[in-house]
Amino acid sequence: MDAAPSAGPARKARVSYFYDPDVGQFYYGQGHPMKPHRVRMAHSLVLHYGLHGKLDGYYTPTRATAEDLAAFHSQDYVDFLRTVNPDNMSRYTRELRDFNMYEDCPVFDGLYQYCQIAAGGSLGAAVKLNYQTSDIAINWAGGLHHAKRAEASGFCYVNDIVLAILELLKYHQRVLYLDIDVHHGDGVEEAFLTTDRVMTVSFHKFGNNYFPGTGDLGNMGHGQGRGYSLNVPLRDGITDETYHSLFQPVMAKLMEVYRPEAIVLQCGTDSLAGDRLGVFNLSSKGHAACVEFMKSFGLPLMLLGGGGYKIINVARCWAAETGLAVGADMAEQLPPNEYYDYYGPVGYTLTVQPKAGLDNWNTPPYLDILRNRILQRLSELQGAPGVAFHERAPDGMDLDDIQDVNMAAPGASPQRIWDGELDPEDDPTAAAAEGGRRRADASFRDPRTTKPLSPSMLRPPSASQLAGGSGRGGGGGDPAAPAESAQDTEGTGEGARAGNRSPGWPFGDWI
Ligand code: V1D
Ligand code: CA
Repeated sequence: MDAAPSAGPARKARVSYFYDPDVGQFYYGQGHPMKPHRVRMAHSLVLHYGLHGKLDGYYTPTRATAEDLAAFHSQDYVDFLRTVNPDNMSRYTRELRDFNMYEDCPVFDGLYQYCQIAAGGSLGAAVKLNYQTSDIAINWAGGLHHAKRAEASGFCYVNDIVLAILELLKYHQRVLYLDIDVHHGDGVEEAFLTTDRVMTVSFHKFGNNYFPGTGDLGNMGHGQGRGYSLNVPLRDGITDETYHSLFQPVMAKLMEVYRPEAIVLQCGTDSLAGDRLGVFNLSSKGHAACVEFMKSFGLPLMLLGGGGYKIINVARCWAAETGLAVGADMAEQLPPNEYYDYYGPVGYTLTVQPKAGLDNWNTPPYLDILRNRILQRLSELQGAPGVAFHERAPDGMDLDDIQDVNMAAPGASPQRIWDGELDPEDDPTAAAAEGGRRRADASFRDPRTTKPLSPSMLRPPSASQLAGGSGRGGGGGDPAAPAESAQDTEGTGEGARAGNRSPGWPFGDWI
């Protein structure tokens, strides 16, 4: 699948990568399709393909604080996430119902730490892009697009994407959010529904009550944000070719008219063929072509995870997309890795292939109508909105708080291969260097937000972390033509807000 390149930079992108070695240990429970272990599997492929050597920085994220989370989420909800656990949850029947924390979103051991890791990685990624010390920043543990201000939804508890975009808005006038998960990116769309400073675009399955049930073509934003939410409702069985017959013209036009200054791309892999919950028929090359296309614009780019329920496919796809970000050639044969045996059914290969003989309900007439309506709508957008910059909000996280992990090649004896430092506790000679580097970065520090460094972030991964760590668990259409929905073609529907300074606007005055 070819991505039509745009005017992109010739030089190699500086890529930073956020990974917390604990993420694979969290376990949603027996029978639940969401398995954080898949992030550890992707990371293992990243290491064993040697991609870490091509990264500009590899970081253990600073875990987001309650205050960080409250930039979007309600204080009550954050307090509850911090308090509830499997042992005390029986005392909180009402809150569990109010915050939607059952079935899809169960309470499990370490839930709050899991939220902190997901959000911390995406906030760190935003800070790296804001300071222009990375061109691309990756957090495969993020991309939790369904979480609402005071409600868990669709396996997502905190919306790391909204938090990261709020951070990007401190330095960028316009941010594009693009979602290629098979499910509608409803939480992010809802958060920015009334602003033109964020354009949200979601390509997803829509129809037959498919979760979350929102995201029809007619949903296009409200008030000041009218026209700045774009939904591409797709039917079952879409292939690489048909997907890109929409994706590339739509995104090229959108980039031309909206002219974002930064891009956040949610790379949910449940849009791949063979997913346990998804209904599309994309290959991993078709999925990665979306990443390649967006990378070709040469703008600050954040790559986030999301859904994906066939875990070997998730790992193969995100590893390949990490390789694409750093510009690596990757052998089709998977390298030996801790989870090598899992890949037997697919012949130990990197590419996720489409399924033969699957019906594609996205017929040519359907796609033509959809493309024409969207292109027409984009051509009517009022150009790129600008804002008069007033005082900049304090940074959510200091650049100093983002520490390079000193990482040896898997299986090799430890060596200094990063431009970051060893833990001064482990290597006394590094302490002097630490002081020198920190001074250089000190010009970025905002005294209002200086946070102490977490000692755990300075430590290189242990041998067991390199080997995959120990865990508490893991492993484990209707082709009708699209219709504008009456409910949403006017900016006066339920939930409509006059503008982003209205009482319903949760973000204060900063954006
Ligand atoms: F099959 C299951 C087994 C156990 C628990 C949940 C599920 C399950 C499958 N599909 N839950 C769903 C979807 N929920 C419903 C509910 C029925 N109620 C009325 C709602 O259909 C939720 C699917 C969530 C998809 C999440 C995501 O892939 O988009 C994602 N992206 O980033 C993180 C997650
Ligand atoms: Ca999904």
